[in-house]
Amino acid sequence: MVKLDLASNDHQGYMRLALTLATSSPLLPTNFRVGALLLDPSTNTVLSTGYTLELPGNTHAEQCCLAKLAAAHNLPEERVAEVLPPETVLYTTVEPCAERLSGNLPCVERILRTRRAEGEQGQRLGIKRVYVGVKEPQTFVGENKGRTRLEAEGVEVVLVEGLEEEILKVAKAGHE
Ligand code: HJL
Ligand code: ZN
Repeated sequence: MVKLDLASNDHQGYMRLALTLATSSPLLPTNFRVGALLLDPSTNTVLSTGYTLELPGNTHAEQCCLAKLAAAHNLPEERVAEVLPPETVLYTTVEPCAERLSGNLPCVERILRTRRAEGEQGQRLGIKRVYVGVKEPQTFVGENKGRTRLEAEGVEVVLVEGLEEEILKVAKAGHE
C-alpha cells in the first residue's frame, strides 16, 4: 500500500502513474503495454499496481493488479473482492479487454467477478468504477466491447482525457 501526494480526484495524476507503470512492460508485437492500479479514494491509497506481463505467464495489467493484491492477502485472485475497500476504483491506461486472442479469461470478467461477491452484511462488494485512458485499438480483436459490457453490468466507466497520445505510443511500442 502506498499513500501518495495526489488528491483523490486527480484522475490525470493517477492515469499518469498507470502510464509510468506501463513503460515497465516488455516490448512485444503480440499485445499492448498497459499499466493499471487499484485506488482506495477514501484514503488516497494505491492498493496495488500492475503492468502487462508483470506476473509470470500471459498476464494483463488489470489482472496483475488484482492477482497481486489477492496474493498479498494469501487469497486466490477469484477471492480478491473480500479484501477490496468498498470505494475501490481501477485506473487502466487501456480499456479492459472483453476478449483475448489467447482465450484466457478477459479482464472485464475478472472485474465483474469482484462484483458478484457479498460482504458479511450481504452488501455488494467489488469494483464499481473504472477510469480508462484510451479505448482499445482495433489491432487484435477489432472493436473491444469492454466498456459496453462493464456498463451493462453497472460498473461506471470514465474516460480520463489528455494522455491518449502518450498512452498509445507506450501501448504500441514493439509492434513494428
Ligand atoms: C489491456 C493489457 C493488455 C491488453 N489490454 N486492457 N490490458 N495486454 O494488459 C488487449 C489485447 C490482447 C490480445 C492478445 N491487450 O493478451 O486485445 O494473448 O492482448 O490474451 O487479444 O490476447 P492475450
Ligand atoms: Zn485484459
